Formats: sequence, structure tokens, C-alpha cells
Amino acid sequence: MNANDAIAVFPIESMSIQTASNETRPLFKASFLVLLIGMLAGTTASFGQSTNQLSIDAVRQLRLPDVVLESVKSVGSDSKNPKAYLEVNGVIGTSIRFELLLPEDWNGRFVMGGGGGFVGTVQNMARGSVNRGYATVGTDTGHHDESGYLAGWAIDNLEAKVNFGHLAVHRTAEVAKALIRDYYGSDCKYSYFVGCSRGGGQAMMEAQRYPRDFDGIVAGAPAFNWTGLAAMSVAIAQALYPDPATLDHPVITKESLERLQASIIEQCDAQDGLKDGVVQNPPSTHFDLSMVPGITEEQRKAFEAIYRGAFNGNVQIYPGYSPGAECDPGQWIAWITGSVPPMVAKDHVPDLMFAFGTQIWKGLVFNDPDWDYSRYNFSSFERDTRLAASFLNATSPNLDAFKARKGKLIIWHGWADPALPPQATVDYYRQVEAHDPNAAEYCRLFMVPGCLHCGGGPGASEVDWLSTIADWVEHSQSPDKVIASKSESGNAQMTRPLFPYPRYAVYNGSGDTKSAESFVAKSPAGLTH
Ligand SMILES: [Ca+2]
Repeated sequence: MNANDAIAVFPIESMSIQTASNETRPLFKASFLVLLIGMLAGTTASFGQSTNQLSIDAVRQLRLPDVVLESVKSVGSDSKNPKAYLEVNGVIGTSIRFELLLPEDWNGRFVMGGGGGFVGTVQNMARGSVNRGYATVGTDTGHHDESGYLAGWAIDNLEAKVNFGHLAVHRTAEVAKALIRDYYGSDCKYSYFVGCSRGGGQAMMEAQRYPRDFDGIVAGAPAFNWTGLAAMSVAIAQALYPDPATLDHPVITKESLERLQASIIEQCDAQDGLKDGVVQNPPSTHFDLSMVPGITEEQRKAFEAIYRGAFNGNVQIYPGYSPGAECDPGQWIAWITGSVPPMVAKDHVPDLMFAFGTQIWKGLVFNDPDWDYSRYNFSSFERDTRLAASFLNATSPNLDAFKARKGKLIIWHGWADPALPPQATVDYYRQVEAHDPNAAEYCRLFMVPGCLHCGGGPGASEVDWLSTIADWVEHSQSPDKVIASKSESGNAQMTRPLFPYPRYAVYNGSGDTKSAESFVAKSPAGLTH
């Protein structure tokens, strides 16, 4: 089974994404429907670009260094895909596969979409943008693995590791730009990268390591500190599954999760001025775990470990999850607490974060498929992970080169993310601000209340991020306020404003609670702007 089957066992959301092979995949590598809906609904106008497109046979004859074009085909328009486009599949180097879509009616722009998990199949979270006239590309990051959460492919394979870490996205972007130039007879006028989860980490890596690749970058719920995430996952695994032989016996039960959720809503929901099932800003919310009734001491300690994160002595390696993130117990079971019986039976992992955490150590850090998480002592963490961090992590707050080329970066993260602790993203952004007090001129963070991993949840989290970044890059419209919506069957049921961190939205006390108009910005110091 793969991660998608795990979620079929514990249904999360009816999210799906179209992969390169036109199959529909649910979940994390694919839980970006929200993003795609936003893109499809976008308003950015077309350039009406005049182009000199090559014939399909001429494209087949193109020769690029170290690139093999495996297939070039024409895809006609239909009710699902209103734009006709050319689909180019190829391989860069020994193993970096990509799929590039070149619309007939091109808007002059290029967007690359990220992947999820360990990727392993050609994935493009921005694939739907072809219907808005974008040339768009995705990659498998240089290895093949259908599960998306296993890393056996990385063992003793430095090339695969570096490709996954950063090189595959960069090389794919360069090759895509070259093919765009050849096909249309002109360079793309603007280039973007949009990703979430692993794709959010790819986005941050691009801004830090290859600042010339993209004019605008959107990093959603980013997996950007892989060794830190691996430490956090194993610290939690040691608390939740101290004995590797009993992965089918979770300390935390569904009933205890429901009690935790009910207690958090009771304690925290109204603290932001509105009882709506959403904790608006967890850092300014008081929550007392000892007040949760009906859970055992062992369960309370396990919950503490989830909120605490990973430590080496007194030094925090990575933060834990934020109160309010348990708003969907099924999500916590699938991602954090387990146990998902088919995953245990097939891959001997109880949940997804256990899988990612242990697989990072086995495949990317120690090259040892038999490594035992239960005995790991974090005292040697820095030394153990130095090499892996050098190609996996996008943790540098120095965005000077990206700033100098006038790039714009939007980072966003759901406060109710059950996969990647949102506090880590906040901590990173504060480092960026410490490095450059004027960082908001080119890099902004939006924290999304009640938003699960990359979308969904009780809050309003649907945002057309591609149009938002394009307006910033092309029209200098800085995102001072972004309207997020929550929709059902394509109709917006609720809208809420998002403000750049550290400000957040609070209810004005009198207006319609479903309307963004009824919310104002608040700074943590308590000043209303
Ligand atoms: Ca609330």
C-alpha cells in the first residue's frame, strides 16, 4: 500500500491532484486541490503573447545537452482541459524525469509546481495552471518510488540524494526554460515556483540556493528542515511507540484524541473573541494539558511529547505541534499517532510521520535499513546529520541574492497542520527578519488559522497564491491582506482575511462571522491596525 491507501483507511479530505500519468491521487503528495482551484479561478490577465511555435516534429528533433526527450505529444482541449497544449516528457542526466506542458495559447509565463513526500513520480502541483495559459513543469526529483514515504532509493546513492535535495528542481527549471525558448521563440517573461509540503521546501531551497531561477516563489507548509523533522518524528515515535515490536498498539487512542480536541476547543476557541471552532493564533492562546479529562497519564505524556518536539539536552532541535492542530482526530491518527493497520502490515510503520522520520534516518542519514529509532540518543544529532543537512535542508535565512534579483517569496502555513509543525516555519521567518529588518519588502509569511496540511480543515484556507505572487512580482502589489475562503461544491461558504505575520485576523465583534469584512488585523502586542 502507499500513503494514499493509508488515508483511504482514515479518510481525510476528498483532495486529489492530477499526476503526470493522468491518474488521480489523494492526500499529501496531492492534497493541493485547494491550490489548484485557486489557480484555475485566477484573475491575472493574459499577455496575449505572440509566439512562433515549432511544429511537433521540430520539437522532437530538439537536442539539449544531457537531456533525452522521450515523448512529445499534442493534447487537444476538452471539457476538463480547456486549453490545448503540447506535452513533453523527458529525462535529464541519468534519472531526473520531467513533464512539461506548453499551451498553444501561452500567457508568456512559466510556473513550476512542487511535489510531495519523497516525490518519486513526476509531480506538478501547478499542473492545472496550463489552463490559465502558463507553461508548466514538474519532476520526480530523480528517483522512482510509488509510495512517496519510503527512502530505500537513497541508500548509498549520493546522486539520488543530491537530486532529491535540490539539484533536480533546478535542472528541471533550466531545461524547461530552454524548451520554452525553443518552442515559442521567446523567453518566458516571468517565472514562478509554487509548492506545498515537500514542494514548499523545494520552493525555499530555490530562493536560497538558486535565486536566479524564479521571479516569484510560493512556499506552502514547507518541509524545509529535513533533519530537524526527522529528529522530531523520532522523538515522538520514542514516546508513542517505545517498543518497535508493538507498532499496532498505539498509546494514543481515537477516544483520547477526541477528548483532547474537545478540551482544546473548550479552553481555547473563545480566547480569540469568536467561538467558531478555530484557534486563531495558537501562540497567544493559553492551553493547559493537565485540564484534559479522561486520559491516562501515559497518554498525557505522549501528548506532551507531540507538543514538545525534539531536544538535544536543553537545546531544541525542532518544535512540536501547536495546540489547535488536533481539530481532526482522523488526521492526527494518519499523520502523527497511528496506528494505521495496513501501513503496519505492509511497511512496518504505524503512521506517516513515523514513516518519514525513520526513513530519513535510514535512507538519507545513516544508509542503514535496519537502523533502530527506539535507541537513538540525540546527543550526536549535529554530527550525525551534518552531511544530510548540507543537501536536504533549506534553513538559511540569508535571502540577499534573491532580494538583489528582485525576487518575491510568499511563505504560508496552516496553524492546524497535522504533518509539519507550523511553529518551525514561524521560527524560520523570524530568522529572516533578524537577518534583514526590511525582509517584508520581498518575503512575507501568512499563517492560516484552522488549516490542515496544505489545505482543508475548519478554517478558511483557499487562496489563489499564484495570482497573489504574480500581482506582487508583475504589478508591485504587495500582499498586505489576502482573502482566504472556505468553499463547498465550488461555492464560498466563508471568507477570512490573512495578514502578514506577526499580525493575525480577529473578529470585530459585530459583523457577519462568515465575512472577511468582519475581521481586523491584530498584532501580538494587542494593537489593532
Ligand atoms: Ca475561535
